[in-house]
Amino acid sequence: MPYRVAVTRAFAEPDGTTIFGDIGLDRLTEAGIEWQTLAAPSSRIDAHELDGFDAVLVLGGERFDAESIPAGGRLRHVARFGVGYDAVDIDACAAAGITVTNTPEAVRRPMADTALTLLFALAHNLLIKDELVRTGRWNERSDWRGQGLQGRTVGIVGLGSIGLETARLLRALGITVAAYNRSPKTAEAGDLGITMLPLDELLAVSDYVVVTVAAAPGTHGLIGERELGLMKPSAFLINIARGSVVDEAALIDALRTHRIAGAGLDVFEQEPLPQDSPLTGLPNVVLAPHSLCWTDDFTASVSASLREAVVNISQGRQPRHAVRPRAVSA
Ligand code: 8YV
Repeated sequence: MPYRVAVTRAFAEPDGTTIFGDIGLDRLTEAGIEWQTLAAPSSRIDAHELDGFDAVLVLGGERFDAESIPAGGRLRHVARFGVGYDAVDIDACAAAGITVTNTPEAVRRPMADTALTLLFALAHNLLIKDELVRTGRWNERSDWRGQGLQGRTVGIVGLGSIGLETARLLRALGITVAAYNRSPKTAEAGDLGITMLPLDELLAVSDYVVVTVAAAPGTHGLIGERELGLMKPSAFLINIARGSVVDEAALIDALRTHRIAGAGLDVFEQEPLPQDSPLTGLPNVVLAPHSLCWTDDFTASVSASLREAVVNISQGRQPRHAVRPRAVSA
């Protein structure tokens, strides 16, 4: 019986083209693996759609939970195109003997570049200066002097793979970096010259707070009114993790009242961000539609990592990035 892989439809067309470009599904075919996109786009994958499949490629934030697992036990692999698996019920998968994989090494650099893009845009007032040129307000440029980064402190919330890569790039630029992580990463921090701090202290000393922590019950609303209140009025918040980690109403309030200087956001509590969100009318924010890391190298590396996981599991080998490792039977 051929190994059969379903590809979620919200981000892919029936011919296998995807919103990310070519993810190399033909390589799966070459490896003797059959693939097919699901019939219709949906925000949650239903069990009946996965009947007769061995694996499913979850390209976006589609929900996969106990109701997504078909009876019969054929499905054995949920492959996440990206690093975040907050929409995948890991416990339900483990209970059903399904391996969940993600692609942490592939998104590491594109996501760290995303953090830096927002940081530089905020520091140099890039969006405002772009608008001055377009609207014939060249002479107002002296009102928008930027902020040099030498001597500033960037505080990273969540020193996982993306947080560490962001820190590495910032340190290479000579920028002071502090970090908060639930379990202190003393060795990694020491190697990079990063100071580990408790969250409250990190918020108080940072000129830029970069949130890279994974979405989980323990990080829901991690940055709320109290935490924003600890930040310097001159500081900026950058969220490249998940909208749920930051209390968006509290953030909007802090931005409106200039409790903090500004924010750079690639993620939101509700996506797509509703057009009437107060965020869209605020001048001190830089917004991106949860895609700032979508570059050609992102597509190439995430696709390669995803295909490797599919081929490995289809051939009975351990994948490199199982979210909850378990023995794989052929
Ligand atoms: C991608 C992400 O946009 O990797 C993640 O968890 O949120 C983003 O890097 C996403 O993976 C595409 O589905």
